[in-house]
Amino acid sequence: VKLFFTQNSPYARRARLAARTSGLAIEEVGLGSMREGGGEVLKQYGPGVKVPSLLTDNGVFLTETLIITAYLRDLPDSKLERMSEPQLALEGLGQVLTDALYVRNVEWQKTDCPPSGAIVAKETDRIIRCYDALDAILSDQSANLNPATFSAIAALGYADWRGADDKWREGRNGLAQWFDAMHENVDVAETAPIF
Ligand SMILES: N[C@@H](CCC(=O)N[C@@H](CS)C(=O)NCC(=O)O)C(=O)O
Repeated sequence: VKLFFTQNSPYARRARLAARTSGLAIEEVGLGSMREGGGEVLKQYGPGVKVPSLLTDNGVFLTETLIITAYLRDLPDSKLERMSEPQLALEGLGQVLTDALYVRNVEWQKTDCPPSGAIVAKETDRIIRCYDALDAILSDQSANLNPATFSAIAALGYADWRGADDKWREGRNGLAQWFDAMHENVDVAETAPIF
């Protein structure tokens, strides 16, 4: 099994953490920045050309983080847990936050026209609501490693890079402490974005 990733993709970070936590032999294949054509190699496998993506031992090519995570959980001998309802809610919350940060960043980085103020404002409102919800959920939690917490970690790590001006730690000490505690895990630390 081969898992394609880029270091700074928050989606790929979730898949890498799931792969490592599964305890299975998954080969992680690092690609250069997608923005700079790092995904070219993926065109031979399918139309999406996104990370994460995964090539199974049967030669089937999987895309989308949730599908890759489900696949890794369902493999024989996988140590990945099934998520409870509250954990599923957290996994979704992390994804909503990541998607909102991603959409807002696409607006900010447009070069052919100015960013849409309406889109940036709407996504920023959503982003702030998500930070508050994560703070409420995670402040008193111990450092558990599972697909739900991976989703939250990936979103907040991405926010440090692409949403630094949000200053998500301000007024959210519990969440900041939880995030720091999670980074004592070597896999969480190794998969953090570099910028
Ligand atoms: N919905 C996808 C999103 C994956 C995604 O957008 N990945 C970005 C990197 S963070 C990507 O590969 N972008 C390629 C591109 O924009 O061309 C998932 O959940 O896996």
